[in-house]
Amino acid sequence: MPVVEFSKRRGVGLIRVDNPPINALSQEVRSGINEAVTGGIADPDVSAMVILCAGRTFIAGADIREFGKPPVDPSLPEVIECIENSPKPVIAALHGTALGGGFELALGCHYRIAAPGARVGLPEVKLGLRPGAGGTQRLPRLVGVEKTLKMIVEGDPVPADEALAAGALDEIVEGDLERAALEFAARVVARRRPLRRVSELDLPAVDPAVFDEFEKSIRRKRRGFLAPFHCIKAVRAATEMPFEEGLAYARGLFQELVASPQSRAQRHVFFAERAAAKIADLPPDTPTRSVESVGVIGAGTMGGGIAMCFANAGIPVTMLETSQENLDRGLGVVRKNYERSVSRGSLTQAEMDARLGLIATSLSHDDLRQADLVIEAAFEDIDVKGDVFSKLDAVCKQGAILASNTSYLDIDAIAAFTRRPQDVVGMHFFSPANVMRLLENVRGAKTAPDVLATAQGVGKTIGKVPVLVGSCHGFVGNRMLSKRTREAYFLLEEGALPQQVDRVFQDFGFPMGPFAMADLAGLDVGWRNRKANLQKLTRREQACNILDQLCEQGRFGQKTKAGFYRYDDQRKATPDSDIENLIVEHSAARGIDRREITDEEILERCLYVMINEGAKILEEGIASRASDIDLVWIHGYGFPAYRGGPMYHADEVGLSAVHEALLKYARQCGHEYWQPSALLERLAKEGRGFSEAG
Ligand code: 3H9
Repeated sequence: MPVVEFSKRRGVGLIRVDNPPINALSQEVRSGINEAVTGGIADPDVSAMVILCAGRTFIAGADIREFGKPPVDPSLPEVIECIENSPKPVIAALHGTALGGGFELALGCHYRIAAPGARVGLPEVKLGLRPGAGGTQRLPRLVGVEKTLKMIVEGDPVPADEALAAGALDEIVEGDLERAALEFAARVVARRRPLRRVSELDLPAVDPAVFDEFEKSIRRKRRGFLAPFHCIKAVRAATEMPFEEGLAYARGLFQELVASPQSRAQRHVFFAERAAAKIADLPPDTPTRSVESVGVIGAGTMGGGIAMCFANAGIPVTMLETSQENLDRGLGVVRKNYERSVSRGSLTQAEMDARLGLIATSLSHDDLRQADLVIEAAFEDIDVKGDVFSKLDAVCKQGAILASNTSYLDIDAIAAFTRRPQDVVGMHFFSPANVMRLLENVRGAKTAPDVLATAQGVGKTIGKVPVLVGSCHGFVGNRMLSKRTREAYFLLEEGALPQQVDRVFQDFGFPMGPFAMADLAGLDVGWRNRKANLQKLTRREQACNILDQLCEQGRFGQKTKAGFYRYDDQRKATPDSDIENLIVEHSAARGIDRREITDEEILERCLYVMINEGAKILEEGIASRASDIDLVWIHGYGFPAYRGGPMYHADEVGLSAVHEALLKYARQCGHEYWQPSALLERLAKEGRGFSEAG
């Protein structure tokens, strides 16, 4: 079957693209459209043309898999030029998601109509790119500079009604899209409506300060990313250059970005997210259980955040607590979070009310009888979990999924408190649960396939990136984090200071370094964990007790205004000379001669130690793909997306270089901490990377 078909309906040429799953603009599609439009122009029986798509969506963009390969003609800008220059009107009929190159193609048409549920957008920035086929030059001519900047720099699609109001669409049509498009085309011809070439429209004058202000507004949030700033430059060019010149300039920026390591890394993340949705050893059609009501045990920070995730997705949720006071406090925090969104303008009052209306509270397990899914977010203690899960086992209906939000504990031990271990799964959210996108779903030895498939599906429904992992202490994320934390403390006693370590992390692209992060999370949490596991630690780990010393002074981090840093009322951190003295004295007491530690050593030791742990996690089958580990770190711990995640980063550095560094640090710091994983060692010897480990 050809991917582009041309047919004639009463004088209108109908160009239908059929390239599942998302009608990407592969070379075949581009040349198919080009030929169809050229044919339509030449055909005396054709007076107008309609471009529409089969399947679930209009063209959702260029074919990302073609990027990085030698380009094959016709290029998308050429196809769009052919459409726009057509002497006969061309109408785009949109449904589903008209994104990226697909939306740019529609902008090259003379008219655009859409089905009511359609969404349009230019999400290239999320792939480390900027629109490369005229979007930056045409969109501002239709919707103005401010709206264009928002759409292109944030990259989020907008619904058809918003696009219509902004001027990007001409009409929203009800009913059968093909019929409506043919009628629209016939009307354009009958009324001799002029060809509306967007490139010929004047761009309203704009104050150049808009660009500087926009750049300022994203500087902090998009620190380190190239693409958002390139997007601003390209839109600015539309206001400063004639159309053709602006187009060429913007195309140059696109080519530069496509070839950049950042875009390659972000494309890796795009495909990693799609791969993670699939469960490696289960068929894609594994049935799922329906989840229409949810219970959450615990209304603390985690429980409240989890409840918000479901309410945000329109799913009713009941929060259960042991006292009315706890419930009131928990619900109060949820309300405050929503109020903050309303005051920022990201949520309307009506949406807030609707979401709060979906959150019920209860003091009785009986109220969870009918829940399809219950997520326990109680205190991290196996006896507490035991109590919760035996109660759930007693009251919940058959077939309900019983999930634990535990960060460290053994899922099988938790499942053993019930008579239905097949229904028990880990669903590990990251704090703040309503914000962080990672959901680490943990598979128990007996978890049923449909429970796994449901947990993954639920994750997607509530807008998370679900990653399925096996059960071990700390699962993927916290297990790797614990190695990084250990190394960061060793660096302190060898000569570094918290502010140096944190700066190195920030320079690499993390939003904050390990010590600032520990202060934010609360040092007492790590301290409690350390005390509980002290006997399992090595002699050096036990003796490296800087954390104990801070906590013994009541320095628990931001909440006590003192931790590794001192905090003012606005929570602004300042390095503290008391901490420097404490660390220097600690080194002296341990007989360690402090030395100058380079930024490179800090970065390598902290990253490579966790990459090595990631390799062991892969080796043990706790993660099924290296790219799953990348997602855990990007969406759960702030690893910069433009570096593709720790395992991708290791491949970029080269595993043989990483392996050599592991051996060097083993000699320098102790073999027990730096034993290379067998997998990493093998791949390094074979000259391969984790992405090829499969
Ligand atoms: C661009 O257009 C550049 C231009 O400015 C300039 C060019 C010169 N290419 O997400 P799903 C695959 S850049 C190739 O699970 P959904 C995806 O990997 C592009 N493949 O479905 C998956 O494959 P598999 C700008 C693609 O219903 C399958 O399709 N456009 C592409 O949840 C289903 O995907 C974008 O950035 C692609 N462009 O969501 C839009 N897109 O089954 C990117 C998807 O083997 N796409 N695949 O795993 C999306 O946002 C979502 O896919 C979409 C559908 C919302 C469309």
